[in-house]
Amino acid sequence: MIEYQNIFTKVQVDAPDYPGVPPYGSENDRTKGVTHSYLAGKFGDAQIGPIYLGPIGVASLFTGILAFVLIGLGMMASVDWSLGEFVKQLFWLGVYPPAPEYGLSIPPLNEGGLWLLCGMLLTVSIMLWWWRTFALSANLGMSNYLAWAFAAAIWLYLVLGFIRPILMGSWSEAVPFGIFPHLEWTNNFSLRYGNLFYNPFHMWSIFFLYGSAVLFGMHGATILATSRYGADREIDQITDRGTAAERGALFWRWTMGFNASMESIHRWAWWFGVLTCVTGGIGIILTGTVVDNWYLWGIKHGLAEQPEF
Ligand code: 07D
Repeated sequence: MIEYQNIFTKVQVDAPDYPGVPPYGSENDRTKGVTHSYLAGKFGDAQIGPIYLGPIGVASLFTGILAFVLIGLGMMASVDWSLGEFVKQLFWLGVYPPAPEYGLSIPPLNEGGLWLLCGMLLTVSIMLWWWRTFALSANLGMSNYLAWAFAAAIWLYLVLGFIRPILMGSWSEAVPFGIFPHLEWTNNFSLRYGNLFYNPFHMWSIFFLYGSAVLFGMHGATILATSRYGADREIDQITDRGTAAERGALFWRWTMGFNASMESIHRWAWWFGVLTCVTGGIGIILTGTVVDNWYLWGIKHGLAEQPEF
């Protein structure tokens, strides 16, 4: 019997320089350089590059880097341009949306205008990156699963920073930039609207998030456990008997009576990932617009118990 080898053996997944099939109609949009890295070869393919950029990729990187640098400059300004304080307080620094008085108008730069500008640039960058995933998969003859999964994440991002603030009539509702500032915002949001744990869509989002972790763990473990029979090589796996695929399937059927197929497990994973963000966005969009206090909502609908005083 042949025992296959995988990346945990001494095999380096390496080959001579190979730029890949030429992208349709835009052959000059790939970077020229190709290097090989032993370390990368430990984790995946040892070849690094070429990267496909093209005008959309360049514009996305440009606006994304500009947003990142402007956020950094805004943080620097908030500590009086002291580099030492910037480094010391980095995790606590933030670029905040305007105060409620400004509603949806455009405030001066140092009163939330910078937040608005950075948000716009970051959004343009993310949208262009989305276009890039769409166009690149089309170019390779792939269908659009990647782009639509990414769209689910963008939906949540837009609800948090754009759609809900517009529905509430104020940019002040949006999330600030910054490590602890965005965590504080998250906590305050939950407190302000009566404990997000009672929001059923937050529950769904957690279900799919944790579910994604479980599925990822199960799938990763199944494939690794059967890679000695070639599970990670995919060829011949689906139809033949006695293969890694069949052993993996039998393991789960014997364990819990049901097994996903080699194809369907990836649909499970795709849907769980996507639904984490889709349900999350629904939960956030309802908060403050339709429901003001999730705890009281929970009591009204028999989810939480009416406390006795
Ligand atoms: C955020 C959106 C897509 C991101 C994109 C990326 C860049 C970076 C950077 C230029 C992830 C764009 C950005 C490219 C550019 C630079 C520098 C995806 C995102 C497109 N919660 N909670 C969730 C749990 C509590 C709260 C989701 C658990 C408390 C709020 C998830 C617990 C409170 C919100 C989840 C818990 C609270 C959430 C996120 C436990 C107070 C949301 C899903 C065990 C702390 C968000 C409906 C996700 C949401 C959300 C899990 C507790 C508040 C399932 C496990 C009670 C306000 N929570 N949470 O994938 O969707 O995010 O809510 O305690 O908004 Mg929660």
